[in-house]
Amino acid sequence: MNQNKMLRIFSAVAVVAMVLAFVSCSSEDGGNPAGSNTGDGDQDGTGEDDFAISIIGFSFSPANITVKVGATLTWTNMDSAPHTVTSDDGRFASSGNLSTNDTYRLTFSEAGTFPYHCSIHPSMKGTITVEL
Ligand SMILES: [Cu+2]
Repeated sequence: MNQNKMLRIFSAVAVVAMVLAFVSCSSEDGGNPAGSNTGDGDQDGTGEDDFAISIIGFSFSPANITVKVGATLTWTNMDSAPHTVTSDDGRFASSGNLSTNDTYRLTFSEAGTFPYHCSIHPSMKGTITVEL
């Protein structure tokens, strides 16, 4: 009797743990709709207008990039520390805090020079140059 009760409790705990693991996995996927498209950041220059920028080692890589109007850039935070992608002059919306493996996608529809930084670590800087 007692052993049966223990078994039931143990299996209930196991089921809860499995459900929790599943939920946390799927919510991570759901929170990153762009993540499925970005792959491992090896799409630099492979598409005509899709570019990947890694945030790694407290820097943007590549820090400076030149793209055509209409290009989409995807930043991926590969650090364990949170980072942001924040326009120096507010010309594009800030990413807010990006946790590990979070991505931020932006399409640049105007030509110009767009300097940006990480609002948590102001020494992290990058520049997007958008050409016609
Ligand atoms: Cu940062």
